[in-house]
Amino acid sequence: MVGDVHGALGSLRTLLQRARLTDFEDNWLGDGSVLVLLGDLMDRGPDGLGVLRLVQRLEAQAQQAGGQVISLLGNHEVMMLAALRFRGGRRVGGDPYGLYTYWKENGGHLRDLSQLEPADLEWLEARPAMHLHSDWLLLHADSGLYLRLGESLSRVNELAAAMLRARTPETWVDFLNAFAERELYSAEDGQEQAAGTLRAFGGRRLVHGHTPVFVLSGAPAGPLMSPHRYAGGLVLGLDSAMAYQQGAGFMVRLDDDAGRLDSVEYSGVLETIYLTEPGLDVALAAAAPADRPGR
Ligand SMILES: [Mn+2]
Repeated sequence: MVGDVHGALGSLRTLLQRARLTDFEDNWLGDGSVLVLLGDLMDRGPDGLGVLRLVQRLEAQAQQAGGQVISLLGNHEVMMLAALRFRGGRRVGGDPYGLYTYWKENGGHLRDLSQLEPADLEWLEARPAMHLHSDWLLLHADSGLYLRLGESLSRVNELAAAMLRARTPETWVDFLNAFAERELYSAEDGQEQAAGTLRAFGGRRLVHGHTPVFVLSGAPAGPLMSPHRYAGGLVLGLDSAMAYQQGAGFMVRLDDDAGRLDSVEYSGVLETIYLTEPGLDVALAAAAPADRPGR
């Protein structure tokens, strides 16, 4: 499972190779493994298009091998689609809210945008906003967007997809503003928010990217960063900000009962962490829905 890649193709390749999910020519080695990317594949870093193409290729290869690649919708995927849709209208007032500029100012690279092909757009528009894998609820942002969008996981995904087809710039602006919110689960009522999110959409724990772990934890950024567990152990922040600094990326391996986490550090150190903080059982009982979708 990988957080925000943001165009850091070199770091992503290194992580996948160290996790034995790909070989040195970037071909899928993972057999039946499931690789999750939490959104924000592009912008900021040097090669967003390269990341996009690698993920698309691995998705096809994994499927052939009986594995799976799950790549979520991040706000930068939405920003890029908005920039594409509205950039032509700049001079004729067709981009009244400056969606193209918003994307550019948030790390958008024209060389990525200009090389996108129709198949890439279709692929981007098909990204799910949320996914439930085993007991893990996967989403991009620690934002209230999902709870405001819909009451079930499939409804959230339907509405997010519908927004990507909207013609009105206001719809895109609202979507992007809500998507850009952060730190919902680090607020005072963060554990309640996390439990409410899990009750609504299923899963026993929630994993997100979007807000770097050094921001969530208040720890200094550096190569020894690791996943941030918080909100009573219900939430795992995985954005290692790999595009911002050399050697700062990590990916994690999660087991299926959401009880154990193996962390594969960028440095190559393999570390196993057990999620057994005091009070966790109480939080889990509060979070366990009777009508979990997919069960
Ligand atoms: Mn993001």
